[in-house]
Formats: sequence, structure tokens, C-alpha cells
Amino acid sequence: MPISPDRPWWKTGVIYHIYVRSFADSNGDGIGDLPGLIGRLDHFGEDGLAVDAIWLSPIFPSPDTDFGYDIADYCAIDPRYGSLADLDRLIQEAGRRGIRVLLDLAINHTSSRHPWFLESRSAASNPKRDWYVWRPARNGRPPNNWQSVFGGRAWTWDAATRQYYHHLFLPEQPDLNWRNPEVRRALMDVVRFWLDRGVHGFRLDVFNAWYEHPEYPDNPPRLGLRAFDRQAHIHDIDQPEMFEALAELRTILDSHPECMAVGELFGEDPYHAAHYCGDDKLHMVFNFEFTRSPWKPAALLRRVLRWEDALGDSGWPCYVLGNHDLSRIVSRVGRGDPDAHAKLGAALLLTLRGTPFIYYGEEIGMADIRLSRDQILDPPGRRYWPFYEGRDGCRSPMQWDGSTNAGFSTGKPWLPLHPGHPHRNVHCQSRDPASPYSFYRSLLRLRRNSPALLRGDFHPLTIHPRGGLAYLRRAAGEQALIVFNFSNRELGLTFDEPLPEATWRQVLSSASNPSARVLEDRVCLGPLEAAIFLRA
Ligand code: TEU
Ligand code: CA
Repeated sequence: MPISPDRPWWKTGVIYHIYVRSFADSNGDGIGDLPGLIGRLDHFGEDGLAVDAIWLSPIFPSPDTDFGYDIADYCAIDPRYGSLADLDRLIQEAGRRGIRVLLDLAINHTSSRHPWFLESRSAASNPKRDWYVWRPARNGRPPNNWQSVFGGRAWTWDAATRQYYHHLFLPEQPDLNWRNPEVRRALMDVVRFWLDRGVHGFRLDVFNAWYEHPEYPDNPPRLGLRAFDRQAHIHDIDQPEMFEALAELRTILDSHPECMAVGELFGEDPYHAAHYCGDDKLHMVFNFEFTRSPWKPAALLRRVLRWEDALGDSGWPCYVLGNHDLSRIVSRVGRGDPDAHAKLGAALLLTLRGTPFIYYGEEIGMADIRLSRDQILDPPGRRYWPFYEGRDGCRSPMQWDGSTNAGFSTGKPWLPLHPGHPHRNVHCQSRDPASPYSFYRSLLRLRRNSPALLRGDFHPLTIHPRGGLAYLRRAAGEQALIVFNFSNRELGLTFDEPLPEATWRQVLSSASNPSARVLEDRVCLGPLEAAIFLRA
């Protein structure tokens, strides 16, 4: 196996996703902020998880109709989160610990209160009119059949100027018109602004929706539950102009050392994702498969193999177990001990070939909160309740310790804490060697020092696994064997091919009393156990 010692950090590193609003509040207003986060940086340093980068959900000024994904100023920090000086300090303090900072860029749309939109909306003759997507009515009706992701039409009528404007999300999130060269220039300037300040890159929100078809045709019908899903999105997303824009973005990124971009692909599929990855495109596109897959070895492996196949040599795999839009992993998977599932998830996330993203709280096995109807703040949750409770469940405050409000805030948190916080928090778990947190820490450390886990290939040992999963990561000088038991019973796992003959040294098990053993023709595992073995 060729291994290149000079792999870029984003291929060997681990990225931690922070929903800033819910992470650490310094001033008691119940909303997490940058000074709070700076105060918690040791969580990521050498004595903590030792991750390579943190990605911050949007921290720009925003009316918060969609909690920061409706941005009213791209080159400032929302005062509730802090100031530009706080961000500079964060970059510096994180840098001292070897941690890079990534920002979240939502540049498909702005807030309807962004000065650009206020101007654009002010008159059909305004010079910024064309910065957004304005269309006349069609026979007194919207310009076409496009739907909003969050429900209803993707067009809102502006009575004063007698035209519709386009919004893939809320009416408060009007889509920018990327076809206008001034818009594209302004947005690339935003990218430069943050890179020059020292951030190491971006997570790009719904990037493949930047362009729409220039003639705005109807989308063709398709089977689906919601109106949005009942059409094939061939004209409102994935337009060919994307590639030119990504090439420009990539040139800017490459002119700053070690910078990267990971894209959130709307309606992602591995082959679709692969089109957007490469040297003149994005570094990575999120793979959300584990957030929907059955928690079963065959289903998980099938998804891993499909991405490995699709990405080939030009793309790079990455994995997430959850994010701020989706139910948390332990609330979604399997029966049995949630801590055991949290550790199985960690073992999978951190040993596959690719870049792992940890969503805050996963390291302590945090679960979703349940909200009553009047507690729901998320717009789609309010619209579709009781069929859909929205996305607030996975956004509850980080559970740091046993003090007031779990050490998140001295004031009333913007969302309720999970009721389990007195017993499930970083402080408790850091003293318990059997906790998910301790497992994450050991595994992250192991990974950091293992050529096989950092650079090895991916070689499954069972093609149609049942109950358990086993694969090798093979690099020059070291091989790792990773085995999982997804069932609640003891398991003897046999392989489709013989295990390479060697003495395998167990270096980590997720069980407090490990039963994992490599025998001649199989591996034995305890219930819900994951284990890692190494050989030279
Ligand atoms: O998400 C895009 C997106 O597709 C999700 O909204 C998804 O459809 C939904 O969460 C159902 O699970 C990104 C951001 O991650 C999200 O928070 C924003 O609301 C959205 O873009 C608009 O900016
Ligand atoms: Ca605060």
C-alpha cells in the first residue's frame, strides 16, 4: 500500500462540529458564545479529545428565523456570540493547541433583512434588484411549480414591486442570484475575508443549490410524500455553472495554506457527491448515510462500499453520525445500553478510511431532548408538528458537569437541557474509564498514532456480514483489525477469507470487561462490543 507521509491535515484529522448557540455561554443570557467556547478549548486539546479542527455553525449576525442560517451580514459576528476580536482570539487560542477553525458559510441565500435584499426589494429598478431571483407572475400565479424545502411554494409575492422572489427555504431566506457576476464577486470576497483572518476553511451550506436554471422551467413530477419530494429537483439545484464557481472558490482556498471546504450536498448520493470532489472542486462532500442507515452491519458496510467505489481516487470519504438537523445517534439506533451504542458508533466513525466529523455531545452519548409543542422553535418543526417535531431535539445545551444548567450557562438556556444531564456530562465521564467519553479519548489517541488507521486502505473481511462486522486497515508497517458486534448476544464472527496469520494485539475494546479474542478461524466478541487489534 502506498502511503504518503505528507497527507494534508484534513485527510488524517478529526473535525468536531460545534453548534455554538448550545456549547458554552459566558454571560448568562442562555445562548452559547465565542468567549464561552474559548473557555472550553481544553476539551479539544492534548488533555482532552485532541481533535484537529472545530467547525462552528453560523455565528454571523442573523434574525435567527432559521437560527443563523439566515445571515444578515457576512463579515461580522452576531453580538450575542461575541465580536470579531473574540473570533481572532479563538483562532489564536485554538491554534496554540493545534486546532484549526472552520466556519459555516450559508451563501445560497441571505436573510431577508440583509442590506442587499432590502435594497433589492426596494424597487424593480434598484441596482441590486438582480442580486436575487425575481420573476413576474405567470397568469397571476407563481412563476413555476418549485417548492420550498420547509413547505409551501418556493416563491413569495412582493406586492410593492409586483414580482415574486425565489427561496428554496423560508421566505425569510431569499436565494441569491449567483448568475449575477457582482454577487459571485461579493461572495468570493467574503471567502477571502475569513481566510485572511486565519480560518482554515468552510462547511458550505446546501452548495449545490447556488444556481437555478436560467429559464425557470417547472420541475417534473416524482413520487413522494411532501409536495417538495413530489418533484424531481432538476431545475432548482445542480446546474452546470456550479463547477465554474467551485473552481474559483478552490483557487482562493488553495492560495491560503492548508485551507479546505466540505460541502453539504442537497439530496446527496455518493456518485452525485463524487462529481463535486476533486482538485478543482471541493475537498469533501458530506456522507450522511450513517444518519439514516439501519444500525446493522450489512446495511452499514453496503453504504461504506458504495462511497468507496463512487469516490475512487479523486474524492475522499468522510463520515458523520449526526448533525444539527438530525436526530442524535443514540436516540436513533438499536436496543440495549445506549452507551454501548455510542461507543460502537465512535469505533465505526473513527476507524473507517476517511475524515470523521464528531457532533458535539456524541462523545458523552448525549440523546435528543423531547419538546412539547409550545417549546418547539425550529420553523419546519412548528409547521409540521405533530408529524415532525423539527430539529431542536439534537440542539440541546452541552452537558459539561453537575453544576447549574450542566455548566452550560448561569442563565436559562435557550433550549431545555436533557433531563439526564446530572449523570451524563463531561466531568463525570472523564472520571469513568468505561464511559463513552473515555472511549472517545482513547480511540482518538490511538488513531492519531496509528499509521494503519490514518493511512491504511479499507478491506472488509466479510462481504455479507450478520450480527458483526470486521475489516482491516492496511498500511506499510502496520495493520489494524477492527471488529464489531452489533447484537445483544455473544458472537463468534467468521470471515469470507482467512485472517492474515499473525499475532494480533488487542489495543482497545469498548467493553469494560473485554471478551474480544482473535482465534484461528474467527473472532469472538461480547454483546455490543467493538475492538481494535494491531499487528506490525
Ligand atoms: O440544511 C439543508 C437541508 O437540506 C436540511 O434543512 C434538511 O432538509 C432538513 O434539516 C431536514 O432534515 C442546511 C442547514 O444544515 C440547515 O440547518 C438549514 O436550515 C438549511 O440548510 C438552510 O440554510
Ligand atoms: Ca451568551
